[in-house]
Amino acid sequence: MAKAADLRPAHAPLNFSLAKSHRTRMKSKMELVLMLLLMVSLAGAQNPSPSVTQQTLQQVAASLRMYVDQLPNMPRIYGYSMQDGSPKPVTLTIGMYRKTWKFHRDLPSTPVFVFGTSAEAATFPGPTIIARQGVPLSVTWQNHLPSSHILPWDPTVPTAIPKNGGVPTVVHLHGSVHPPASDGSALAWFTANFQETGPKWTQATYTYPNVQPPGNLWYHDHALGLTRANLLAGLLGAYVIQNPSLDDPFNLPCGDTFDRHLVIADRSFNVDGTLFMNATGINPSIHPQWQPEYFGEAITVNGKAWPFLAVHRRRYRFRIINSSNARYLRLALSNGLAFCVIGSDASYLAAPVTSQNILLAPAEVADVIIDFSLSTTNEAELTNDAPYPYPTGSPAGPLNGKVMKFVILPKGAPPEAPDNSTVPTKEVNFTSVVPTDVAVTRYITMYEYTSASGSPTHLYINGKRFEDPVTETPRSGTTELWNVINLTGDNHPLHIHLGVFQAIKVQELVDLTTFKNCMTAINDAVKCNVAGHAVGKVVPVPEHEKTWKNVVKMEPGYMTSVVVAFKLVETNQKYPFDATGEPGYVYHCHILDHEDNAMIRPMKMLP
Ligand SMILES: [Cu+2]
Repeated sequence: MAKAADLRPAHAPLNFSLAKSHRTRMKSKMELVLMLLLMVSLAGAQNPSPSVTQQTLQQVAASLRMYVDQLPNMPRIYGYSMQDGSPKPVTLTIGMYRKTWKFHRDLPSTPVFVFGTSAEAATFPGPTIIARQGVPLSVTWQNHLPSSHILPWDPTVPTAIPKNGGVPTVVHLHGSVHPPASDGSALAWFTANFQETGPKWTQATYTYPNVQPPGNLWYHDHALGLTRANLLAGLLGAYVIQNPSLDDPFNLPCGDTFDRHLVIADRSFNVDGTLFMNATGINPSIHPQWQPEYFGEAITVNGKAWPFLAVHRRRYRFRIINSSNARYLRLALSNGLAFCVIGSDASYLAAPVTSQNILLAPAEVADVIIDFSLSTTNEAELTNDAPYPYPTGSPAGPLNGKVMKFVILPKGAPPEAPDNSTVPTKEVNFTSVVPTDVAVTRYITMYEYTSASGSPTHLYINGKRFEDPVTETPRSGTTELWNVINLTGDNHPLHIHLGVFQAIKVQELVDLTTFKNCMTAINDAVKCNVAGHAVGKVVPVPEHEKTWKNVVKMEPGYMTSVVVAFKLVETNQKYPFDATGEPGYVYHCHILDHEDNAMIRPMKMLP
């Protein structure tokens, strides 16, 4: 998709009563006000500020010296308490706060919306929650946000709009297996102090049963039509499920120093240091603000632009989360060191896989070991060479092509502890992905729609709106085969709530134009002879993605067949809770600009 040519900064909404008070003044003033209002309407209901060009955003990013801020370690919160030697359930209260955050030594403090146990403790990203497998955790998510957003949003995409102001939010624990009432439905939003709630809101406290195997999850906002703005503002954080009896025998690098999160997010900054988000849409007459993808010029890790981390010559574990709105990351190390991948999304692999690079779509997670004892250099940059949009957009440049730097200390630099960690030879054997007991086979088609000028207006799954009646109704406890047909020009990261899935076949669609024309006309894969088109080149599934995932990348012009398990894949058992209740679940594209407009569909589990 094309990038925006005209970009404007985000500011608080214009005070229209001010304009009204000028009604009786002289005509020239009236004309000035009208002109301002016209500019406002063109700018998507934002302040009439001078337009910001891509060049300005690049200059601001380029003015930030790389690798001067140390990689932060986010605060940790434990989702259980130890009593008499065993973990017991707890209830946490975590708030969403407006505060300021320094993204770089040389940037002024920037207004953000962030999670924390208090305003003082809140961070970008939020605190890392450490939960225990089998120990339920209850969290009361509280909204302490002000009456208006710090970023622009667009009322013309399906959006939570409270009658009395406020910033609607709702929290989804990404990758978690939990009852529908704790899923964070886009329609279960709430404003500050629960003053207003969305149509599907039922409860202030969510309970996560943590019945799934150990792994890496993350929590983030999921409010209808505001997810892209709320995450861009900072409403995201990491969540880990641990199980010492399974984790400890692997003898992986552990502890605060050697087991680290890298929560990566691209952001652009205005000259005054505020977060930039496009205030003008790509089709402003249709959507005043909405843009097909947000791409930031700077890459932040744990809330710092291009940080550094001093490491000893030993193994480290990194849990890498791509929390960007739309940017894919193809990560590599500049000194040629490899990643030893031990997990993908929230699951361990069957065995570690060595890879020189890792491609992470938005919301994907890689759990890796890097062995710095093998380094022949004293530093290693973590680089990104994924085009944006992926895979045929602009190449990564000198700014967004760099992520962070590892400064590798000399051998024996104090206070190095002996590295007693190992790389396991075997990890977890989950339920087989061989689709022998597929209950239902579905075709899931991704469409993009364009204006007369050819630029994107919206995206739908199966040609349906979010609010159209539910069509995906899997039976709880079963396995399904979803053939995902991507008729757009870009890769999309499909995310399914509750279920876990993995690709078993990625095959090119031949004579794509004929197929696409037929699908556009009648929206029926079988009648359009999908079997006759899905016969092209087969792309292998990367070895380090062969496990039960919660995000799978969908190649443009391909049909990706995924096996979806709506059960516990560790034990092959049904969920120990009722998954069939209201408000159900969703599945959607995790490019947030697509999810908001409106590449998202409801999913209702049947008994
Ligand atoms: Cu998408």
